[in-house]
Amino acid sequence: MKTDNTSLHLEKTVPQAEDFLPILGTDYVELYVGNAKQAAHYYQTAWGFQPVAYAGLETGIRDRVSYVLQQDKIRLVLTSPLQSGGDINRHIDAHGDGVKVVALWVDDATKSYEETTKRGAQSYMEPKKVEDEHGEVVLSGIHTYGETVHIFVERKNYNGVFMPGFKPWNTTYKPEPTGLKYIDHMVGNVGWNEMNKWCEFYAKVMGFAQLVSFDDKDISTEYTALMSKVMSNGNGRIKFPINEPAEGRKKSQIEEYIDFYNGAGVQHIAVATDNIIETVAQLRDRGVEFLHVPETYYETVLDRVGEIDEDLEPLKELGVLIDRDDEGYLLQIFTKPVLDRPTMFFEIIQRKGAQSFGKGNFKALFEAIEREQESRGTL
Ligand code: TYF
Ligand code: FE
Repeated sequence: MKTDNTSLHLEKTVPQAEDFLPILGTDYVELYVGNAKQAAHYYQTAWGFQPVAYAGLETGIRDRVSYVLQQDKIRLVLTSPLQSGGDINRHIDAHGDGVKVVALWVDDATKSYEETTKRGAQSYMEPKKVEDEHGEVVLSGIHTYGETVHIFVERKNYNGVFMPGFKPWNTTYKPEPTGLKYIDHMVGNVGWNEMNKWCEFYAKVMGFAQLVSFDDKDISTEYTALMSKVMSNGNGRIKFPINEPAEGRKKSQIEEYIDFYNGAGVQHIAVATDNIIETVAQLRDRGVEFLHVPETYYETVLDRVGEIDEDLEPLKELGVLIDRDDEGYLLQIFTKPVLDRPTMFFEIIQRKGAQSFGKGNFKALFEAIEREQESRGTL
């Protein structure tokens, strides 16, 4: 270690803060759903997720069933209760189907738990080792907004299909993948005036930093408003925007979510593709419904974003939105809610250099969401 004054001075003024919560990536996302068997069929058939693992009666579990599906780096777990009563039923009763767990892949689940709980995180699961003949996994967990939790997953030497307790899910039904690669970001909706509290949670408890902030001026339409800040972990692999409703002339889409979800929760999961035209064409053919963008959007979009590699025609035909920042551009599209309650939806995103979130599309997007709200009588 250098001991001259220069480096000492530098160390003081630019603290080389060590990342106390190094995260390798998203390990899995678990939804609590009313009927996991049918939800699994939907994610296989419509979205092209591949069957991976199963736990339930056949594996000696009596009270719940879980299906694990995967597409490239994206792993979904769908869990339903097999009995009445209990936490999963209560969660479904309160929220409908929705995300319970955003699991984060770490090198050390015990240290992740200690570092976050000592900074104020509320414990969900104390570190525990689970093992089978394929190795061991260490799990721990903390609460975040609403009833959502983060589980830290340490899988140093595990070579089973998913985790101890699961067996391979053997089926010949394997619709083709649709080109989804990884989770780009996952967005949380929180209640009135709660955005800063949860951004501080990610900053203080999890060591995240704020990437961007949008206020109601940036993103209000004629009617509705919201505010948003994007929090990101040390290596940038995890991005969690947090939205709160803002006062507008009509009901904010965030408020509609909070009403139907009965509180804070995951609003959208943005999944990346490297060919948005092929991916969205596939998804649409398989019955996934997307928000409609008026044709007029495409009359002026190239004036705003400049030249792009893709032909405009297929983007227009599919309703893909385009935005540019100083690093490049991005293509994105949003599904309608994928549940009966107007709660969770997906975003498909293809980044071509841009690391932002599509601010230039907010107005067109929010107007499209308002038309949906209108049709639901919730605007
Ligand atoms: O994640 C984002 O920030 C973008 C834009 O209710 C966005 O996808 C923001 C708020 C919202 C829907 C999309
Ligand atoms: Fe997004």
